[in-house]
Amino acid sequence: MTPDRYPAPRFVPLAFARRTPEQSLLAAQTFYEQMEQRRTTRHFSTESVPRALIELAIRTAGTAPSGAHQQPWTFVAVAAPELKQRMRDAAEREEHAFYHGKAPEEWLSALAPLGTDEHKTHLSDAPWVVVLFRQTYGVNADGSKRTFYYTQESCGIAAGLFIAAVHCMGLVTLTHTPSPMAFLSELLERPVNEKAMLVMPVGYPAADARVPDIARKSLDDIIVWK
Ligand code: IYR
Repeated sequence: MTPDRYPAPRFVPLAFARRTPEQSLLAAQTFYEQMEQRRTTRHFSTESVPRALIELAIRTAGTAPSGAHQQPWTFVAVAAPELKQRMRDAAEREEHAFYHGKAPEEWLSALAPLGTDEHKTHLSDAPWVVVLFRQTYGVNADGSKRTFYYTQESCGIAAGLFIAAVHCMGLVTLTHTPSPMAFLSELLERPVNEKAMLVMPVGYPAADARVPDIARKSLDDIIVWK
């Protein structure tokens, strides 16, 4: 008999608490109503937030499913004021170039309703700035490379869970995508297999925080039943 090529997968029983249809509906409605209240604001308070909350948001993000269960994410949680300021300075340099020359007219027009610009006060105001790095490949103990699969999808799902966790704990976050982001690898001293994907300041909203007057698509606009 030829030996198996791979070790047999190991399975354990699924821990599953069956709910009644009524319980499911109530849970679904409650969660939806909570998430429906989520807004992205650019105006953060400087009030501090306990590290334990950031830890829980990252733990929650880390529950995301991922390609081949490779969990290709690293969350860098920055609280050091000097480092946040350096991130802000670098992001503002990149964004100034974007808003004043690099961005095509069509892009600027798409962003106009959101009122975004090159000023990134959230990067220094928010008590925490969490940067999600996507591991584009893995590194074995001997330094050789290991292919990682569906890293964009996996990190996207993890980011969604992070955002939901932050919202449910009564804090706000903003998914900021400075472009290009290479400066983050340098400032945060990340290895070359990691690429910065999202910058997420986390904190309380400023007392006078505002949000754009925009609406979500209707259900009919986002569902097709077959
Ligand atoms: N990276 C820029 C521009 C920007 C792009 C998109 I698409 C947004 O939804 C928002 C901003 C910035 O962060 O300002």
